[in-house]
Amino acid sequence: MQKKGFVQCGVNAGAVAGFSAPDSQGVWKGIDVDLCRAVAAAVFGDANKVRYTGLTAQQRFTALQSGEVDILSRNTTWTITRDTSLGLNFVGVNFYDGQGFMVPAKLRAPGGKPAPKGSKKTDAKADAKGGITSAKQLNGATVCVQPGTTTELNLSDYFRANNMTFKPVVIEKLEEVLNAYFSGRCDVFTTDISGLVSTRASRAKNPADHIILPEVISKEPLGPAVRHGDDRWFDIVKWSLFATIEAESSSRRRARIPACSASSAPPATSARCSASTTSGRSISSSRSATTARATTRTSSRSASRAASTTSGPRAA
Ligand SMILES: N[C@@H](CCC(=O)N[C@@H](CS)C(=O)NCC(=O)O)C(=O)O
Repeated sequence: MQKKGFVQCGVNAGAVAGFSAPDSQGVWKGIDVDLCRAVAAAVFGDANKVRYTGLTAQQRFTALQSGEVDILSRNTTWTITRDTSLGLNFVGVNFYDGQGFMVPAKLRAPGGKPAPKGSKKTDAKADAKGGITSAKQLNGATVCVQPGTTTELNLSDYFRANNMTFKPVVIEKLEEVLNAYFSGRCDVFTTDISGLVSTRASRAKNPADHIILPEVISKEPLGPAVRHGDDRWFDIVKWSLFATIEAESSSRRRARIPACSASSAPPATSARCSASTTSGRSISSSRSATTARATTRTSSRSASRAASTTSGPRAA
């Protein structure tokens, strides 16, 4: 690694804002990117010594196994199957997610079924117009989903458990899945709720035309992974991940210190405050984490709801 001079980091190919996506200057941003930058800072003393490889869900594990990338940092769910049969180790969790469903607000129940009694109302407008308000109304729906994901398996389980059928439209590339969904080829798009929130905000012509249904059908603890066989590398990536999490929580604590308001702080305090707000990459990391959280407000809420669902993390 030292000889190579950079970390090769596998990130999301389709650019999921908040996790990994290039900004308007083409600079990669997001919590998955921050992990790679933290590792580069730990190894080389320079957070910019990273090269990114965009990976689809199907490409990601092979890319890590074959050595094409040193770290997989790509909204990947930690499951028992992946952890025990693919020759890799998950390092920790950087985002607790859960799977959900997005539908056009104007979608009518494919089977004409009303929302079950007592189901939570997602969207008052959709409800008033007779639109779908619960995943339990999706019997017979056409559902867009990406292959090689936990999403695909959870989807079948959920419909089977609720005695409903669906027609899958399985498309590998995010761009093409979204085109299929936004052009009406599918009634529903399903993925991690963070992905729904992010794609709705960044790709829908009018985000308000789409609703995320209240059901959270799985637990998706997302985090980075490395190959088996190099314990020292595993330790470096693990503690870099912990450092980004710690950096975020300590910057939140600092943000709550009232004396840190620039206009009112006495000189000694403002020196401390400015030191704490210009301490380099730990802040940039925590900002991205906060951005991810801001863009995925629904997801964070849902993720905590997900914690109370009964199904465990899924294998894929
Ligand atoms: N967390 C799930 C799903 C991850 C996933 O691939 N999500 C999609 C939907 S947001 C995605 O990131 N697509 C981007 C791409 O394939 O480029 C998993 O690990 O299987």
